[in-house]
Amino acid sequence: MQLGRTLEQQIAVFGGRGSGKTVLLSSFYGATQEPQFGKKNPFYVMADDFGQGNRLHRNYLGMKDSTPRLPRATNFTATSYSFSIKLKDASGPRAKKARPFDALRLVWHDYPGEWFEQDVSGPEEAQRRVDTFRSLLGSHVALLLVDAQRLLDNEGEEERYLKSLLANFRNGLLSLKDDILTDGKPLVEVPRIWIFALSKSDLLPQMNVFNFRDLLISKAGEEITELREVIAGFVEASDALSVGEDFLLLSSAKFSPGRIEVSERVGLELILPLAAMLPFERHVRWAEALQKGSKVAENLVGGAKVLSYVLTGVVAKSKLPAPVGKVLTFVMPWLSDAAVMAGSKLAEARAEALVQQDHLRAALTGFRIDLESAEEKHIFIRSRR
Ligand SMILES: Nc1nc2c(ncn2[C@@H]2O[C@H](COP(=O)(O)OP(=O)(O)OP(=O)(O)O)[C@@H](O)[C@H]2O)c(=O)[nH]1
Ligand SMILES: [Mg+2]
Repeated sequence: MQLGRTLEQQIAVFGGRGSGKTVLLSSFYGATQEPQFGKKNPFYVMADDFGQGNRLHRNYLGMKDSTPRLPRATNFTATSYSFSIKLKDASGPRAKKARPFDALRLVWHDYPGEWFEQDVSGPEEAQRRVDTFRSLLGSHVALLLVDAQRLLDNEGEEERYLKSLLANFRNGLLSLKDDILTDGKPLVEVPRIWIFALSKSDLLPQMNVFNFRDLLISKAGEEITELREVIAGFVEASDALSVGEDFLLLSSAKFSPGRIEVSERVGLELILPLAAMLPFERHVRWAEALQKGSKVAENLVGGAKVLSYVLTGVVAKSKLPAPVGKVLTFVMPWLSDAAVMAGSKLAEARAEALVQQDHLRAALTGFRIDLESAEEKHIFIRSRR
């Protein structure tokens, strides 16, 4: 997270071969190019690289076609996609300095799922794999995909798939640990929120997010604990970590024979809120619990400025990185308010932002509303820590 004029958030999507990563990315981007998107949101999403954006959009249109085509499996190389979230008319009455940042960028790495399941073809690919995972571990939020198709294939004995999936994640991370941690030192800037996400959830229409959570805990609870321990080994101040406490349903489209209904998506509208909003609140709470003045606390408290702006429309005065205590004193009362700041109050904040043409605040409050409404619809479970 950079608190310069552009806030860059990276999202790490971990998933095995064929678990739906490329389709997810294409559907995410394609949906933002639909005319309804611009009407509904105070911002646009644009791929920073024209050719990449075009390719994703074509993937999306191919699925939408009356004779649908799907993107090919990803082999050998990873690609990083960078998207700019461009606010509509950024020249409203709010002067530039009144915002904590001017632009938001989302970086999303797509890579071959087989990298978690089998060995690579040679030293060059091995290096690419290390580089990719190092980038992924620079994200703030990680999604661990559980493939609904594989759950269906193992109906009644889902533990077979779940245990092996979690062991793959665990072993994959362990095998790269020495390459990723230079001098064996744990990382400060690392995903601290690891969300389990059910991809292709359209295949299991009866399953809500609570059923999904219960299935994971009951069939692979121990493996989740083991995975958490391995992840903790990458993380400085590993108390500030949630692995398997947040859960999400995803579906890139509704798939039926000969037809892909791309407008029937689940959870994709949460990608931006998850990347750009979810970490702040939790980071600030963690920062408060940590030793003041520690490097990690300083790092985590960065979101406090954004959060105070979202809640109040005012940017915290203190420059960041500020003395941790100072920023926290300012934001904590709001944060406890935020915990109970349910729908209507949030909607008020958003309406106020729209009247003031403060599109950034409107976008961020909208993100928070999206997270809450997904919780109500049982698509998303947010850890209460
Ligand atoms: N029902 C359903 N099927 C999906 C969905 N997303 C993907 N699929 C199916 O899963 C296949 C694989 O999806 P990809 O996105 O290519 O998988 P991937 O994770 O990128 O796989 P690798 O590139 O091998 O790592 C697609 O060709 C679709 O048939 C979804 O949301 N619902
Ligand atoms: Mg792929």
